[in-house]
Amino acid sequence: MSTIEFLDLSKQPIANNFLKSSEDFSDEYFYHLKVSYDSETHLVSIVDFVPPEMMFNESYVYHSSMSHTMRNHFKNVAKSLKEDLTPSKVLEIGSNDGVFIKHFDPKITWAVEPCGNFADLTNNMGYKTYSDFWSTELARTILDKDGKMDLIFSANCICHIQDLKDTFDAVSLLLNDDGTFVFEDPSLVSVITKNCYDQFYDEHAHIFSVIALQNLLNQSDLEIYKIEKISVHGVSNRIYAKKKCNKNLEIDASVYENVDLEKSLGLDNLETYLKFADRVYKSKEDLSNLLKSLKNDNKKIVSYGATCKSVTIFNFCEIDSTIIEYVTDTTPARQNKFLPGVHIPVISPEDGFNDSVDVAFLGAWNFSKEILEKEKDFIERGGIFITHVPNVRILR
Ligand code: DWN
Ligand code: SAH
Repeated sequence: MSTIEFLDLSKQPIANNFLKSSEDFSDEYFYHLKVSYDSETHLVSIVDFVPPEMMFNESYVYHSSMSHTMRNHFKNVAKSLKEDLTPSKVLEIGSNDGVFIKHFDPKITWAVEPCGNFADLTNNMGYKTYSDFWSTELARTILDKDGKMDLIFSANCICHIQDLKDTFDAVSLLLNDDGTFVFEDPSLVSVITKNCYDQFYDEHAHIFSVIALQNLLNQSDLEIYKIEKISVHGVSNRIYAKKKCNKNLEIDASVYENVDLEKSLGLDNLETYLKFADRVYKSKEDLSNLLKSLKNDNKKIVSYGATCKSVTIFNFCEIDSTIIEYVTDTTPARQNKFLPGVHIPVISPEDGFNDSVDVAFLGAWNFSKEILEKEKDFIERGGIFITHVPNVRILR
């Protein structure tokens, strides 16, 4: 057995399954969130996968376009990919609300999105969207109808797909021999060094190291030729891969640098993950203690951003509405509902982020720059933001 469990994040609900009423509490679905390391491929994955249809369906509530940071991010990625690769046919896997594809001409752009609500939205925007899960079977259908692609792009989606061999085989099948596969996902270096264990939840089947990706892509005749470190979602890696048969591109120094960095941090070594797990258990204790002491001082505590990540934290740390009164979130589809598992009410910032709040836990810590900028008044009147990244602390 090469797969070793190293972290137990307790019983967890489906992170995007925001509950409409207290009547839904009793039949909520839970699974056990454990994380494992595969000593052969070096892949870090969750152990018990949740069936994809339970997570990604017509009720999916995460809208990529909700943050200024992400709208800008995808505008810039689209611009640079268009300039650098001049693709004549583009496909996005996991297109969500169209935040990326809307920067491309619909005549040369295709999309794959299993959530019917979003597939309808982008089909109505004029982008041919296959409302299905990415697979070799789907890639064959697209190949028959639309032919091969020059650019296959995917953001925060490949790490959601449980069967990576089939995923990369499907990319290989649909990509032109001189085409490019570009995908970005949270970086394992960042998760391990910043102790953001909340990147593990049902949707995040894997958190990738470059070392693991090299092994997996290779099995599907693909290879990484360039890597860019990007600041979104904590820190992510943008991976550029090509077919092995394409000898026109050299392997960039960034690939070797990333592998060296990961080896120096021990990402190819179980010991590193065991030490990480110890830090996570300590983080849980520190967060509970800090929140309880603030509560004992009669502070009104809320959470900022009803993220999937905060679902992991609150369920793991057993923090409910006796500590955190409510969560505020800008996404209408998450508002006036209850956070999965711990059932803390979620309301709009207009309704809840006001002068009565003393302390706000940064559930959306990955947007801290945008949020701290926006909430200067809160800080100026003595409001406190707290975070667990990279360790539990009050932000000054
Ligand atoms: O990978 C995934 C990422 C991209 O998105 C998916 N599996 C699901 C989802 O995860 P998440 O919910 O942890 O993502 P975010 O992008 O960290 O969510 C931020 C949340 O915070 C949104 O619901 C919007 C909200 N927000 C807010 O209330 N005020 C965000 C900002 C910037 C704000 O100022
Ligand atoms: N790309 C967007 C959305 C990320 S959320 C962004 O970066 O902000 C993850 C998205 O991937 C969701 O829209 C989800 O429906 C989609 N997804 C999940 N599993 C998928 C699969 N197997 N095939 C295609 N898309 C998938």
